[in-house]
Amino acid sequence: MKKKIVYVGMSADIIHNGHIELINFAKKYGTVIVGLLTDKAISSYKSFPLLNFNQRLSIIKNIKFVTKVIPQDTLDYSKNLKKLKPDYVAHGDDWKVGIQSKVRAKVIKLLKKWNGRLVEKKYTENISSTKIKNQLKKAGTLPDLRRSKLKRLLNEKKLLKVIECHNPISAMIGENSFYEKKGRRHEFDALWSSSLTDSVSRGMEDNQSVDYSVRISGVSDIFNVTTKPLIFDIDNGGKIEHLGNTIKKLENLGVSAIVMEDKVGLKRNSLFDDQKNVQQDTIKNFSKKIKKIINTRIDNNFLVVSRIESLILGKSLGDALKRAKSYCDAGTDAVLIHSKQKTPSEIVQFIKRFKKTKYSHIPVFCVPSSYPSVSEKELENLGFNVVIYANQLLRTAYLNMKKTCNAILKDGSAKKVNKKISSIKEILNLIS
Ligand code: SPV
Ligand code: MG
Repeated sequence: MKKKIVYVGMSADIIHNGHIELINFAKKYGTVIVGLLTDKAISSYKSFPLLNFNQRLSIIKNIKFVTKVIPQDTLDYSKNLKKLKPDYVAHGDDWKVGIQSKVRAKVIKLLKKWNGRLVEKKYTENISSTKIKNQLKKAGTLPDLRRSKLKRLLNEKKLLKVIECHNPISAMIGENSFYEKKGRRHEFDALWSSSLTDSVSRGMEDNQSVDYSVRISGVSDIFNVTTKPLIFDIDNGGKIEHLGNTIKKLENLGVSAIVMEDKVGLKRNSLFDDQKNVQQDTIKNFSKKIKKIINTRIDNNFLVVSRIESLILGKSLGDALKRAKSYCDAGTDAVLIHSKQKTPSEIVQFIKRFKKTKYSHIPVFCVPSSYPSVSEKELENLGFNVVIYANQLLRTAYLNMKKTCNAILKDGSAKKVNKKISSIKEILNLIS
């Protein structure tokens, strides 16, 4: 008689005894076929996997009693189940509640069509990949792993969300915040080290007077308490002769990308209305800088993002596009189109035209500081790959610290404001 088929869907990012027990349980019902969730499928509902699909595949296919492994490219099982028509689907009983309960109901309904059955194993207590991941998070990560993660994310996700941080605590908040909606987990994919907020949080103007060594030391502190990739705002990169050394330091730390802007002379923040004395670099010179970075970086996963300032400086869309194309020819890994208009119309026009060029595969970043009403959905539909929320955490901290100071001064006590601020317990627990 033909052996029965048992289908087991899993992420298998961090293999533990719970996985082995599930496979042993499944094998009692027949031949085990594992549907291994792709990176895309996993990131559609929970954090991005530590190991990529091929790494996970090579582990799972070598586990005893696993006869075959096929990719499952959505959280939904339907496609693979319709193809295989397994006699059983085996799963831990933990999915009866929460995010996956709808997926479970659909599996049961579909299996009925060919008299298949869902068999559930009592969930292995006290162990889960999420628990192990949280412990690993506490232990930190390694520079190589962190550095390469941004490129992986760019390949697997449509729009990456990046949040500004200006010190370790803001980075911890950015890293650990999440929001669950309709079974999907929303979290930031990466951190942004902003020249503006790094400067302002030190009481300095954003004009490169806070030098790279100070800013890089700040990134090192941030890396001690986080694991997500970080994109470093390198302003214009400084002197080309010094660029190699700066890149080396950033790469060694585990920074994933730099955003370099095509301006020269004394730096002025792009969001100032008055850009009178600010000059844009020549295409030739800026391209040389791009090439210098590409030729000196050790790891191709360390990305160069070329930031085009044409629209900031009142130049035409044509100029922005010409520069984008030239920077792509020079080998940039991505472009960032900046604008300080109140609406996204300029960047919308830019991307529509850029997508018609032969460089349409090159990722495009944007920074919606002056046009915050644009939604992630709109940006994603237009084809943007990365949205950087470049200063929101410093702005929040500033406003709330001011409010608290005013309240204490006004009330002559901290009694009233005490209810509006974090409890001491919360702060103590954050660090312990
Ligand atoms: C920064 O955050 O420092 C940036 C973005 O470079 S902007 O402030 O818009 O220039
Ligand atoms: Mg900046």
